[in-house]
Amino acid sequence: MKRLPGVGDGTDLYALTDDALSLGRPVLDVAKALLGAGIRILQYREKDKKAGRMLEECRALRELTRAAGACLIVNDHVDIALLCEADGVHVGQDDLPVPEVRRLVGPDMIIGLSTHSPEQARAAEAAGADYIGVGPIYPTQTKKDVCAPVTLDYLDWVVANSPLPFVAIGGIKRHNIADVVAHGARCCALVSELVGAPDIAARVAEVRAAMRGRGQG
Ligand code: 3NM
Repeated sequence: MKRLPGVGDGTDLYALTDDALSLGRPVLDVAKALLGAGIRILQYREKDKKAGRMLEECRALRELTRAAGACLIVNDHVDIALLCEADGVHVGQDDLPVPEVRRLVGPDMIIGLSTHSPEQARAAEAAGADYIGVGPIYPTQTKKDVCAPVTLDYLDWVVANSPLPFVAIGGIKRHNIADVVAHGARCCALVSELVGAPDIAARVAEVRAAMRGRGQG
């Protein structure tokens, strides 16, 4: 199985881009700040951009992440993930099915799948996903049309029952991340809390400190 750095082998952060929440800063500047702060898993997730622009940005992000030794995941767009030579692609329940994505990307690319229930987690394993998203743990404004929070209960189920590496996501902030870690998450994905911070490096450090406060003891 292909591995995300930090997923399953340590406690770490997974950062996602979102231009709309980045206080007017270009995605490449935000990415540089995240990578400079030590983020080693970056997902390009831009919902309102044209394909040509996304490809251009992903190619630039590929150079930045490669130089930083970081993993680049592209949300939704299998074609762009392939063209920019990303490490992985992340899809949702309504996107192309994982087996079809696998046919396109081949055996080596990481495939992540968002899941919101035990049934979906079981299906993800059967379909050949390399890791699953587990969320939204808390309410979030960042993802449109997302289901109601799955709460820490679904995380508990995944910790106890799913053999797949997993990433907790949805409404995770510095004030609640210790609870998520205490329930067994070893990798947490954050959008607004990181890209929306005026000082991204300081915020990453604060979130990391909060994350280590409990659960890793
Ligand atoms: N996926 P924030 S929740 C991209 O539950 C995404 O699958 C989710 O953003 C899921 O950290 C989410 O700003 C948005 O709450 C997370």
